[in-house]
Amino acid sequence: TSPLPPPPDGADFVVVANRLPVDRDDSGPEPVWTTSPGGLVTALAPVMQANDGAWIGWAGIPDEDIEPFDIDGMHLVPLTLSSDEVVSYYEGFSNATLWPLYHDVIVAPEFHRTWWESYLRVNTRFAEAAAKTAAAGATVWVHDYQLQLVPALVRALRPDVSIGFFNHIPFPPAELFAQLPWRSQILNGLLGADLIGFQRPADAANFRRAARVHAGFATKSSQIRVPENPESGTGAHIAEARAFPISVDTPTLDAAARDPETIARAQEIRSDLGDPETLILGVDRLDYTKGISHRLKAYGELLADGSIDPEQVTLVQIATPSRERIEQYQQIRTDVELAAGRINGEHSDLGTTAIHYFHHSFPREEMTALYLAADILLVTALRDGMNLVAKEYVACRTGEDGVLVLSEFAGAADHMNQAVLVNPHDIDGLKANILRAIEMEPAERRRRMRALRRRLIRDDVQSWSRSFLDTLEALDDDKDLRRWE
Ligand code: ADQ
Repeated sequence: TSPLPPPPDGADFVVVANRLPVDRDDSGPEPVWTTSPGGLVTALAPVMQANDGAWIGWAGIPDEDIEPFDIDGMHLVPLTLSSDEVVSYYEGFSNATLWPLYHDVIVAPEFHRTWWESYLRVNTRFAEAAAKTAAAGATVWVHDYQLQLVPALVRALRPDVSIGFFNHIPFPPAELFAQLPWRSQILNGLLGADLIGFQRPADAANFRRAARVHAGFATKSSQIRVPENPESGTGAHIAEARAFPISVDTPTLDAAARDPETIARAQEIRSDLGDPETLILGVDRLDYTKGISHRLKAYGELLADGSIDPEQVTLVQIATPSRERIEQYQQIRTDVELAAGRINGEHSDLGTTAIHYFHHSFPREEMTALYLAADILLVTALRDGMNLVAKEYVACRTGEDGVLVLSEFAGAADHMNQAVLVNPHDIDGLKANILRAIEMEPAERRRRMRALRRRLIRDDVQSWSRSFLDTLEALDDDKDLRRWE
């Protein structure tokens, strides 16, 4: 690859992510695009608007070429994925190879050479689009595990730009990462970035160790010395790998939870559920990493041994449809629905439902009302990069009441230590902690929630993106000054 000249009217800030932050509604006479509500858009939209930004990604519709367009002050550049690539690059290599490998091999990752070839091809397409979109000296911010080869590919094409990468999921210990037949290509791909961000310090440490063990590169505190690579056409540089824990849009969630309509809806939800003394909530994508089966096992046992009475306590479990064409996701759905059905069969009565189970999405306002209605939120992930649901719950608890039960294996546990922390593999411990949350005194609930909220008000998603981009900019500024020794 030989470097490309910067385009004359390029963007100064370019986001590269698997998905564009929009959805197309085809139900009317004309297709209508709407921005999908999500943390990443909220964090990046202001930066995009202030910096003549562009967002490169797939629009979510296979086999369709869509022209670039503007929405909400953002310039979107849609890339095409064929149906075959959705199967091999997205459902295959991204979600059946990397996803389980990076989440502690909870299910076995599948390694297929054809999936890898597709991943390489799609990553190359994303990198070329970024190279053609970025202005001279621009900042390019690449997101997540689907695009780990993009940083080095962009660096080879455009040595003038500054490149950041953020990994939204965990980075595995070097011993597990070792299984990946293409581990050195992935490491070299990521190390094309100037700054590589992770959710937890432990993820960044795992990555630096993998760079030492599997690529033979020297590291010093958070820095990795990346030598020249004639094969990929990238020069020598120093990459920085550090933690930048992602957060939520706290002010917006807080305001939504104070809206009188939301408050009224939260009361209505509780009364529709029969005014339980304790309403427990779980909200997860239906994914084997989220520990939904462990949660249901603990809950079912608490009902069976009479520790909780379904007339007083009720569980609302939302399991959002996800990756439904992948076999392990069909299996987890069967397991969860069987467990929920069994528990209801045994413990519900006419007028009393032990578990209210939903397998669909909810509008943002309804989610806020549910968070406001729930006395307890259960997060029992077996491994999770961060877990935004835990933070959304806290952001919505404007009354400073409510208990967060949080898995030690979610990145959020690193800095939400006022939650009731649980090991979801320890079913007896999980049961004891659910009971503890139900019985906790109001003063203790308030003390914990207040501390959680104080931190979340300071560390919101805006401060997350600011801190990542400021760090990247500072690295760029002293590029020439920084010396390895
Ligand atoms: P996810 O694995 O998707 O994200 P999470 O962080 O909990 O997990 O985010 C899920 C989001 O979807 C939340 O904003 C939640 O409100 C929303 N959601 C879930 N179910 C919904 C429903 N039924 N209706 C409407 N909205 C729903 C990945 C990583 C995480 C990391 C994030 C961000 O796996 O560990 O925190 O990226 O970096």
